[in-house]
Amino acid sequence: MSSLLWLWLALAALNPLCLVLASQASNSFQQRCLSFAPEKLIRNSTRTALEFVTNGTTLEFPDNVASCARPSQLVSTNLCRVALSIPTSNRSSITFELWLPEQWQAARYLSTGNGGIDGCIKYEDLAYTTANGFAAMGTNNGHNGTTGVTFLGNPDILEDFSYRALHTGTTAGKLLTKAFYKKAPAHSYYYGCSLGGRMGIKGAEMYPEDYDGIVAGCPAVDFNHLQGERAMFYPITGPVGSPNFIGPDDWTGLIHDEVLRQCDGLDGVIDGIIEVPDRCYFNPKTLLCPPGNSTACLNAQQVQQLEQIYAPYTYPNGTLIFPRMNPGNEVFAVLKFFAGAPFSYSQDWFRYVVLNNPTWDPITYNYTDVSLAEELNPFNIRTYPQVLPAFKKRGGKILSYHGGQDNQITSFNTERFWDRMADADRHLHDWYRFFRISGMFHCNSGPGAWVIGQGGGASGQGIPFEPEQNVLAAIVAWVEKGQAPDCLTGTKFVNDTVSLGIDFQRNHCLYPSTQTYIGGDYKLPSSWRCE
Ligand SMILES: *[C@@H]1O[C@H](CO)[C@@H](O)[C@H](O)[C@H]1NC(C)=O
Ligand SMILES: *[C@@H]1O[C@H](CO)[C@@H](O)[C@H](O)[C@H]1NC(C)=O
Ligand SMILES: *[C@@H]1O[C@H](CO)[C@@H](O)[C@H](O)[C@H]1NC(C)=O
Ligand SMILES: *[C@@H]1O[C@H](CO)[C@@H](O)[C@H](O)[C@H]1NC(C)=O
Ligand SMILES: *[C@@H]1O[C@H](CO)[C@@H](O)[C@H](O)[C@H]1NC(C)=O
Ligand SMILES: *[C@@H]1O[C@H](CO)[C@@H](O)[C@H](O)[C@H]1NC(C)=O
Ligand SMILES: *[C@@H]1O[C@H](CO)[C@@H](O)[C@H](O)[C@H]1NC(C)=O
Ligand SMILES: *[C@@H]1O[C@H](CO)[C@@H](O)[C@H](O)[C@H]1NC(C)=O
Ligand SMILES: [Ca+2]
Repeated sequence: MSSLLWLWLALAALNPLCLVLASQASNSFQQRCLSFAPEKLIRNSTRTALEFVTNGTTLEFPDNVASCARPSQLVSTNLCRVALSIPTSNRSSITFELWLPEQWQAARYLSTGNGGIDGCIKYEDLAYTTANGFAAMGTNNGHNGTTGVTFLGNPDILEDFSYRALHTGTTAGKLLTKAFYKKAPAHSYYYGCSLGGRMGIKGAEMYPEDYDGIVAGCPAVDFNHLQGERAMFYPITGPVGSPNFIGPDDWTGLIHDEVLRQCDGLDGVIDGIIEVPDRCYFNPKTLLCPPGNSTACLNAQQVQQLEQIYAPYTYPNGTLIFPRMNPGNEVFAVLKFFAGAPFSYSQDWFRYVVLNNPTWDPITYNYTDVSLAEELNPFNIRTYPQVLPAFKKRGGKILSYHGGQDNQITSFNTERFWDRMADADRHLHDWYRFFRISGMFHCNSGPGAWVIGQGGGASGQGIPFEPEQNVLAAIVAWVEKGQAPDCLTGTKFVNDTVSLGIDFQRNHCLYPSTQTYIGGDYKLPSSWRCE
């Protein structure tokens, strides 16, 4: 007799009924999974995976391109994994994953998004949301990997990227969810950050019936202008070693320290967090070298670079292209924006989409390029609606969050976006709410209380699935119980390590209310008030 059978018999003797029932349930779920035929339900699709996966399994993705940096994923619940290739035209297709948990909660369906200009399925978001009982779908957004090279000469792939991959995936995902559980999803959600935030807003704009609730984190809205803004830094800094190039040590030391010296205390607490970035106008002139001294200071040309970098990005006639960057993001922003190298997403966007010129040199980027990008606006990728009447009418809800020290998309852009929508709808809070997350970098991490149940692998990190602390739980409570969130409590773990315990928590305010320190231990949420 095998040792496993012995073990089973020993356990069964302890609690026979329970174990037998549990194992029968799993068996029948496993059978239902393995006899599912998704490719028969989705026209022209090809099945690439169908497997029953048990809680605790680390799935391997040997075919996933290396640049996606997702070779495997730990799965935290029993589920049925469905993967298909679905054509979107005669020369493009999506790679589609649908994970169907055995413990399907409240018949919830969820679509996940992508990032950058990539075609990378966020397996970590599929794992997190299925562990919380959602049937969860993700696509490769029409292409594989983190570059935009496949856009060149194939507008169909670009069309997938703008809106079609997500909608195609969502339509198939909902249909298969219904077929699998023999019950239609009761509520549908979207969950994404960065490019993924844009995708959520685009969904509400183009396909208002797709989702009841959308979490659009740090959204890359006004996308054409965003690509221009991020291309703008490299011509200012120049390549590494060019005259007056500012090296990484000056960014993470000298400049970042001076930003904090000028702005950290504006909120009343020296804690490394610029609580209200709107009050921080960094003045780099204080770093100008005194005559005859070039130690720990910057020359006049370098100060001028900083003035350009921290200013709002405008056309020469003063028309705004994109709001100013978040001061205080330097430690991470230096890795991309100020690294003395092109920002790869913008470089690819101009090379393979806007200019159709694979040899375009990003050091030559100027206003003409961003103006052209906005004019072309391929497949209406802009994503900058002022109203979403159909989405509002059907009762849809949107939640956005954005880090105050974001190093890739300035949070001032989300303020501008929300304000512009509020200009058109005095009751915008009834269906679209925005939380500024102080001291958070892009989508996650940073000195602030940044763990809020956002996607991107930072999701679960030790916080409960409760609306007060978790943005995904918050959208569910808003959609299903009508509980609109008034505040979102963020958590900071000691050294960002859950096992070391909570360092502090802070209640992030519903925009446009502003955080005010009212005294006491600054690590206590009660020492602050939203006003
Ligand atoms: C599906 O396949 C059929 C026949 O092979 C073809 O005519 C049709 O255009 C395809 N549809 C899509 C959406 O690719
Ligand atoms: C994308 O990668 C998947 C594996 O993750 C593969 O099945 C698919 O064929 C690839 N698609 C393209 C267009 O290369
Ligand atoms: C998956 O397994 C982990 C570890 O045993 C357990 O804590 C968790 O509750 C399980 N999840 C589900 C949904 O059963
Ligand atoms: C692909 O479809 C387009 C229309 O969407 C058509 O113009 C083109 O001829 C088709 N190409 C092939 C190779 O079938
Ligand atoms: C040079 O300027 C820096 C920064 O203002 C200051 O810290 C340093 O003491 C000065 N050194 C001399 C020799 O004056
Ligand atoms: C400023 O210049 C931009 C780019 O050329 C143009 O689109 C815009 O209309 C101009 N604005 C004004 C007020 O002239
Ligand atoms: C931008 O660069 C192009 C060539 O790369 C040049 O033709 C154009 O005049 C430049 N525009 C501005 C506003 O400098
Ligand atoms: C946190 O990290 C810092 C720097 O890496 C280290 O010095 C410190 O000991 C860590 N604290 C704990 C509690 O592990
Ligand atoms: Ca502070």
